[in-house]
Amino acid sequence: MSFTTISVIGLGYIGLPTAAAFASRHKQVVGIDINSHAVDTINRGEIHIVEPELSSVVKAAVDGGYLRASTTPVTADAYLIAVPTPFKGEHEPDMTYVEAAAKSIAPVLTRGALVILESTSPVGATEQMADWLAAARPDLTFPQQAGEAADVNIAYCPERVLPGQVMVELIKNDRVIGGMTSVCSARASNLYKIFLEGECVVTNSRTAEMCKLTENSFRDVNIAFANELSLICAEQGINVWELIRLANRHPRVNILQPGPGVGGHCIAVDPWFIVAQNPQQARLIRTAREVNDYKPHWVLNQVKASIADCLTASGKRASEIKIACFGLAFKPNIDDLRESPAMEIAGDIAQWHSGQTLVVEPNIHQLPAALRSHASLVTTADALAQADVLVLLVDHNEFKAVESSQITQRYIVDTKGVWR
Ligand code: SAJ
Repeated sequence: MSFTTISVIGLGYIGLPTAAAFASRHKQVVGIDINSHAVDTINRGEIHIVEPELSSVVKAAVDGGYLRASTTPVTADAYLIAVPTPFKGEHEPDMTYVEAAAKSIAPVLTRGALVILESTSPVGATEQMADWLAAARPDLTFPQQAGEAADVNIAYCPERVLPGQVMVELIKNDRVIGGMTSVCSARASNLYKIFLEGECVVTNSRTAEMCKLTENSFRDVNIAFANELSLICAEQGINVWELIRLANRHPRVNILQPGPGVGGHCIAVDPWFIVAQNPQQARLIRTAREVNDYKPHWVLNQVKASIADCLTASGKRASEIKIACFGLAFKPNIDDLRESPAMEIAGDIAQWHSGQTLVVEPNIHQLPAALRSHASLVTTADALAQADVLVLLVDHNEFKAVESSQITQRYIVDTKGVWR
């Protein structure tokens, strides 16, 4: 059966671009979100998140009558669930939003529907979702009951797009398709082929769930290796950036870059889903998380040591020392400050330091509330002219463009090796 109407539940960083991609292929798309501000914004043809090229695609889709948003679920041929899956308590996955989304579409499901879970989820989540749907709709059959003959098909198909490049990667990246049956996989592949230029690679739902967690854990473990090297090199008086550059000249070595820690809503979260389900086995993955989570504390100690040196050398009082933090975002050249180690470090410095804390973040116009009363937002030039201690937290292009002749300070903590 072909797909004429598609409903996307959750209109965030993944759901809205996905809804817009289907609408741009002239499918009738209804996006559902509990946030009425997001719904109203989208219905005006505008967007409530920052992502390059998204606004023009959404505007064209809404103006053309292919995309609309609502807070109330509607009947569709296919449903994609793209709601957040944060962690709770001791880093266990919090499936509350997936459960609420599944229960919200259950009443409008009809025979022949396809339901896809896209949210990053622990292994077994798709089967759990199928059980929630089956419990709510005893009049329909589901894959766990009727196999290939089920009235409703269900699959897990994780997103894997990089924030900042979503509109390109959504179309170009290969897609892992984890159907609960082969019919479910075939139908899910057909759905994504509406806009996908990459390949659909078919597996079962549990492997697809684990695949998403594996991709982000792989990156986390590799970043942890780089971050651990940065600690070792600081002890040994070795420049870690030079070390990594040299080691990477080996044909089978490709070390990632150390930094102030790992931020964002994916890499710092998803590995915990594996650890929560496999505490005995997932020792390396847990340790990588701990290494990366420790890094901001280590950076703060480096800053304190630098200030101590500056105090001794200058004879100034601590309250007379100005510290400049360069960057707040969770990675370069974006304005996203959520779960950012740079924000954590700048916040800790501003709270702890009795003198002035200057912050440079070229991608924002106002400091977030948490920093506003303790720090001031200044330009790169002003920070370089005024500060005694420089703390580079994000390798934004603007900071990379600073000439060494512009830096006169002796006390520099450079977490990205930009001003080495
Ligand atoms: N980072 C380093 N050193 C590096 C690379 C990154 O410290 O060498 C840091 C960044 O500064 C940032 C964090 O890691 O704080 C994460 O950044 P990222 O660019 O590695 O990844 P995200 O979180 O923007 O997106 C990831 C991607 N996953 C992988 O590359 C395996 C993306 O493809 C996923 O779709 C996304 O997570 C997600 O939604 O799961």
